[in-house]
Amino acid sequence: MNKKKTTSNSGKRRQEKGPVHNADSQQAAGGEMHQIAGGEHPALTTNQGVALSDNQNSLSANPHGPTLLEDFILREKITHFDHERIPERIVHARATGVHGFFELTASLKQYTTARILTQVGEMTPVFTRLSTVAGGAGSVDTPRDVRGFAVKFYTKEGNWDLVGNNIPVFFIQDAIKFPDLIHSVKMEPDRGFPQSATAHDTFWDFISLTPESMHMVMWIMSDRTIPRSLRMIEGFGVHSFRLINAAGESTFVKFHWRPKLGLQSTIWDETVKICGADPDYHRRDMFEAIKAGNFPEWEFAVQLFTQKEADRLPFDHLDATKLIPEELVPLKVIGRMVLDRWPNNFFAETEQVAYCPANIVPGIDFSNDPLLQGRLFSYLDTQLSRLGSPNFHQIPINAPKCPFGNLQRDGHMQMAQPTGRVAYEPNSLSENSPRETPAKGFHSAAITETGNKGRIRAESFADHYSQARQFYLSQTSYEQAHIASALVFELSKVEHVHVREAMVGHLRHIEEDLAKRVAEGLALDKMPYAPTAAAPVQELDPSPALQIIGKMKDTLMGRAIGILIADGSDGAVIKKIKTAATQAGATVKIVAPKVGGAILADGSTLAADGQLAGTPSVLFDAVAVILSDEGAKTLSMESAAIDFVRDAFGHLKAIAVDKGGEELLKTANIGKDAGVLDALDKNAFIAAAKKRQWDREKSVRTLA
Ligand code: HDE
Repeated sequence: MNKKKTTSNSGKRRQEKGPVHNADSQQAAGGEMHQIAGGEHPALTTNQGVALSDNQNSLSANPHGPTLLEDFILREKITHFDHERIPERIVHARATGVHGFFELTASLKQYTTARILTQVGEMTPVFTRLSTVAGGAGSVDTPRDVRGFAVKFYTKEGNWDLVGNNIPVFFIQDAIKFPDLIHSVKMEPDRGFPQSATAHDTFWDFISLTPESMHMVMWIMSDRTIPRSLRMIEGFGVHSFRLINAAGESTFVKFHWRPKLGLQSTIWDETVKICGADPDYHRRDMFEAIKAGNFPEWEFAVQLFTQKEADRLPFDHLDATKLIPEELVPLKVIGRMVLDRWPNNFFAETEQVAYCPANIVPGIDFSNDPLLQGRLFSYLDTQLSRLGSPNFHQIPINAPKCPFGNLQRDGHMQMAQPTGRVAYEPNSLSENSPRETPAKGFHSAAITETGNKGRIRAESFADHYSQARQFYLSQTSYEQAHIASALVFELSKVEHVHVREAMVGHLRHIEEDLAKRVAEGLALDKMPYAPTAAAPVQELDPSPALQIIGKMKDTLMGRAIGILIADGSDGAVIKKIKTAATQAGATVKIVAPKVGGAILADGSTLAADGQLAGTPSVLFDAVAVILSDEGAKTLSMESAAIDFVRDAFGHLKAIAVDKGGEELLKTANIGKDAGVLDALDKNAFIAAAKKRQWDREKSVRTLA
C-alpha cells in the first residue's frame, strides 16, 4: 500500500521536474531552443522507423521496478552507443579534415597522361586531412611531432591519394622498420606513457641505434614540428613517384605543397603552454578560419627529373631519408589547393576517410623506394581492420566521384545491389557488365628489373649524415639554437645515460659544434665516441629553402592579435589598433578579466572575446595592452595578466602598450626593447607584429 503510494508520487515528480520532455531536448542542448521550439520537427524514431513517444525514460515494470528486457527502444539505443567507436588509426589518429578543391594552373602534358595534371583550369574536389603522428585521437594538437598531409583528389579518372607529411624526408629507409619505429615512439608498453611525445627513452634508444634517422632527427628537432597553424605548413609527397606520358616514357616526380600564408612555427615554451590553454588549437584555428571565409591555400609544385639526372645526384633519390634540394632541381608550380568547407560530420568524414598511397590514376606510377613499396601494402590492410569491411570504399567520403564498377561482390555492409546473373569476367551472358579499357586504363611504367633477389640495403643508401649536416648548416643561427635546445630538452628526459651519449656521438658526424652544444647542455663529462659512419660525410651546399624563418611571410594575414583591456581602458586607442590590425588581415580578439567585457573610460561597455584566465597570450601572434592607471593596478595583482605580458615577451612577440600597459610591464619586470611599442604608433606596432623579435631571444632564455 505504502509502496504503491511512493512510486506513483515519484512517477509524477519525474514528469514535472525532469529535463525537457519532448523530442526537442537534443537540439535544445545545442543552445537553439528558442528557434527550434516553434518549428516542425521530424519524428524521432528507432532504426526501424518506429516513432518514439518518450526518449527520457526506460520501460520499467513499475515506477520503482526493474527495467524490462523487452524495452527494444532502450536496447537499440544503448547497443548502438556501445559500438560507436571504431579502432583509431595506429598512427596519425589525431587530425583535422577539410574539403576543398584543386585547380591545375600549368599542364604537365609532356610528362603525363593524367587528366588531373593536364587539364588546366579544371577544378577537382579534394578532402585533406592534416594530422599528428604519435598521439591517440584524443591527444593534443600541438605536441612536437611530424604533421601528416594527406590529400584525396576525387579526379574524373578515379581517386588519387597523395599521402604525405610536412617534412620531406622520413626516419627509415625500409618499410620493415616501421613497426619498430612506431613502437619506440608510442607510449612505453609497461607504463602507458608518455602520450604523443618523442622525449622518452624508447624513442631515443631506437633512434640512436638507427643512423639512417639522423637527417629526419634534424627536421623533427627543428621548429617544423611545432607549427603555428596547419594553414602554415608545407606538404611533401616524400617519395619519388613516376609520371608516364602518352608515349609511355616516364619521368620521376616529387610533389610539394607550399602554403600561401608562408611558414610559421611556435617557440617550444609557447607550444607547451598552448597544449594547456587549448588542446584543440590547430583544429579550432582551421575551423575558425574556414568559418570566417579565410580559406587556406597551398601552391602545388613538382620537381621533375630523369633517370640520367637522378644518376648525377650525390645521393639516391629512392632513399626516403634524402631530399632533392630545390636549388638542384627547381620547383615548378602547377596548381593550387583551396580548403573551403568544413565537414558536416567529423566521424563520417575525417574519421572514416581512408587514404592509401596505392590509390593512383593512369599517368602516375610508383618508384622503387622501398619505404613506398611497403606503404602500398599497409594502408588497405589497416583500413580493413579500422573500418571493418572491404566495402569501405562505398562510404561517401571514400567513394570516387567518377563512375566506378567491377565484379567484386558481397562482404560486410554491402550497400550496392548489383543486378543480373553475372559476377565474373569474361562473360558472354551480360551485355553491359564492366570490361577492361586497354587504351585508357591504368598501365604501369615498363621498367626493366635485374639483379639478385635478397634482403639487401642498397650501397647508395649508406650515407646517413651528409644531408643532416646540410640541413643544420642551412638554418639561421636562431633555428640552429632551437635544434640544439630541442635535442637537450628531449635527451634530458631520457633516463639512460648511454642513450644520451650515443645520440651525441651521431651529432659529431653532423656538426661538431652542434654536438658540443648538446653535450654541454646535457652536462656530459666528456665528448662521446662517434660511431663509424657507413659512408664518408659529404660537404653539400647549404639550401636556404630548408629554413622556416626564411619562409615566414611579412604579413598579418592568417595571424591573431590579442588586446588586453580592463575597466577604464581607452576605447579610442583600442579601436585604432583593432582597425589597423584587421585591415592588415589579422583576427583581433579582446581579452578582459570578465567575458562580459569592461566598462571603458567613456562609460561604454566593450564585450570580450575571451576571459583573461582562459585566453593567455600564447594564443596570439602579437598583443596590445591598453589599461587605465586603475586597470593596471588591478591587473598587477592578477598572475594571469602578469603571465600574459611575460609570455608575450618571452615568446618574442611585439607588444603595444599605452601608459597603463607600460605599468603592467614594469610590474612584470619587463624592460623595453624594439618589439615593445607605443600603442599610439599603430603603424610601428603592425610592422613589428608581422615578425618575431628574434633579437630578444638571448635576453629571455638560455639556448644550447
Ligand atoms: Fe603512413 N600509415 N606509413 N606514412 N601515413 C598510416 O594508414 C605506414 C609513412 C601517412 O590522414 C596508416 O590509414 C607504413 C610515410 C599519413 O588518414 C598506416 C609506413 C609517410 C597518414 C600507415 C608509413 C606517411 C598515414 C595508419 C612505412 C609520409 C594518415 C592509418 C613504410 C610520406 C592518413 C592509415 C590519414 C597513415 C602505414 C610511413 C604518411 C598504418 C607501413 C613515409 C599522412 O597504414
